Amino acid sequence: MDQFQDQSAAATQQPKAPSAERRWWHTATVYQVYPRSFCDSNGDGIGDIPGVTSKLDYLKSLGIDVVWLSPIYKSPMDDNGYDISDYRDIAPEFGTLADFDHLVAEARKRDIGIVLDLVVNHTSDEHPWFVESRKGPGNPFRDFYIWRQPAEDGGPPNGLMSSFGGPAWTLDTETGEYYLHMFSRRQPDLNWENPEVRQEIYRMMNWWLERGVAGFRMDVIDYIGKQVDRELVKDGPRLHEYLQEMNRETFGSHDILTVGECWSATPGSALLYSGRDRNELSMVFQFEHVTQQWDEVYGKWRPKPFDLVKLKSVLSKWQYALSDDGWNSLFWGNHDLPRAVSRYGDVAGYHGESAKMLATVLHLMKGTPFIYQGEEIGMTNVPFTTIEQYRDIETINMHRLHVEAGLSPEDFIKGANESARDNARTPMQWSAALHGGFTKGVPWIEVNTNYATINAEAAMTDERSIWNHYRKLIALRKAHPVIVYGLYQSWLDQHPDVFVYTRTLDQDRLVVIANFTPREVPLTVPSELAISGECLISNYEPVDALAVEKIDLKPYEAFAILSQAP
Ligand code: TEU
Ligand code: CA
Repeated sequence: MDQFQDQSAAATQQPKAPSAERRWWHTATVYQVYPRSFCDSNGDGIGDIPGVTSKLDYLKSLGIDVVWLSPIYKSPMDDNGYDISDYRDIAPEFGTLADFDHLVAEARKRDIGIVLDLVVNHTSDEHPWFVESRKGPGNPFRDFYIWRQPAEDGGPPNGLMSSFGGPAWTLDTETGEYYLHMFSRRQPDLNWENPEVRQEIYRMMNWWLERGVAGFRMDVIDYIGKQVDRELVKDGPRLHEYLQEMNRETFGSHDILTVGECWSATPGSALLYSGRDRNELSMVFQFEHVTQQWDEVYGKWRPKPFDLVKLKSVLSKWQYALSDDGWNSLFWGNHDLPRAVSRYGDVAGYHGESAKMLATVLHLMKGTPFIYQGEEIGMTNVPFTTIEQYRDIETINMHRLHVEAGLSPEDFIKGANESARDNARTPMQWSAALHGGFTKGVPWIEVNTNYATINAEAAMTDERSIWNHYRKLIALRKAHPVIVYGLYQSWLDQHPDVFVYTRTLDQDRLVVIANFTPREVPLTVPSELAISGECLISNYEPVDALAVEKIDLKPYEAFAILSQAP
């Protein structure tokens, strides 16, 4: 037996029957579109809704069932649309409501659902509610937001800090009170304790449901139960009560997909959010596999060295925790995170192999996979060299704060190259044409210089591309219930280089093996996994049989074998 053989989880887990209830989004694959950076239809350098519509056939050929659109509402764009000034209109740079309706209709023709980004923890400071609210304590909208008297010294009411740096409180000099903003000062937090606020939100959600949306991704939804005076922001005492109320008053009667963005989620709270009888959400995004890599003091700006054992333990923990109830979302990246292949793979040495390996490991787990735009062609982080090339408010604020605190600008850029949100926000690379075919004008943020080699057009015509590997994985999920419902079990938990897991459903057993290193790795296959079967997918030559002997895994090799119990 191999020295890394794990004795605990593998030995004790017995296959159980899968949950009886099956939902359409169990089998779906979701694709996240960041509209500003996806496709510019009119040459103003900004991606837009007609641009998304023009790429529906592309998404269909990949096999996508659902598109999650990052915010498209009217917004002053302090945080690229996560600061909404009108929930019932579209930002003019993105198009019109008619463009949106057209997108929904064209998507439906292709069996693709459109999921909206619901940003209701906060609005823009230009939202009419806030414009009224800041007029003063007597205004009917005052209580739509969170206002407090200054502390005794005149400073902020308490120590809450904004995610984008600095205090979460800004003094409104007109009325002498502070308002709360967990993000930029242009994103005041709504007061969810006010029932009128909740009803306004529910009416707005119903308005979109009537327009035919297929679901909602809910921005920082774990914040809405906050109790400000206790400095308690995440997981407040009324959070689940509000979500059940929202479910009852809006989407509960619709068969849609809902996913809450919950940085604070634990396996325990995920069962509250997504449990079968909870009447809350379909699933949550949890970020434990992301945050476990962050430094205790400097957070994401100083990531720890990659540790596969730790990553496996977090991913497996979530697979086990939600195996009977609740549902996982599966993702490596989104618009806030660095590019997956840059973080976990090897862009310089094994770009294609490592990108395909990562896709294989993620897509064969239990849960709904989310692909972030460009991930399917292996888009990478950007080598920006100056702060002027960055656009993101978080990075620009942090740059100021860190440089003021003594960090050299060069060191900051080094960290930003690895961690800044703009790594995910450079334009989608469609072709080898100027600006990657994203725009005929000047893009709002520079295109990654590698677009001549990394682009969708090239990927689609190459049978062995990352794109075709994703396409295969998406199709496999539809063809094999074991991928959707099979019991997950991890193996060789202590192995520092290789990820091994199995999925089991009725007679079907799927074995997934992945080398996370640029080296050849000899692996002793546990005797329980010595099977022969059909190789469903591989990023090298197909492997159809595993014998109890050392096999040599090639750099970033990953494959899956499906066998039937006799
Ligand atoms: O993100 C929530 C959030 O906490 C992130 O800002 C996170 O702190 C950061 O990316 C990690 O460095 C959501 C949206 O996904 C993000 O784009 C918005 O900026 C934010 O909410 C405010 O709406
Ligand atoms: Ca445009």
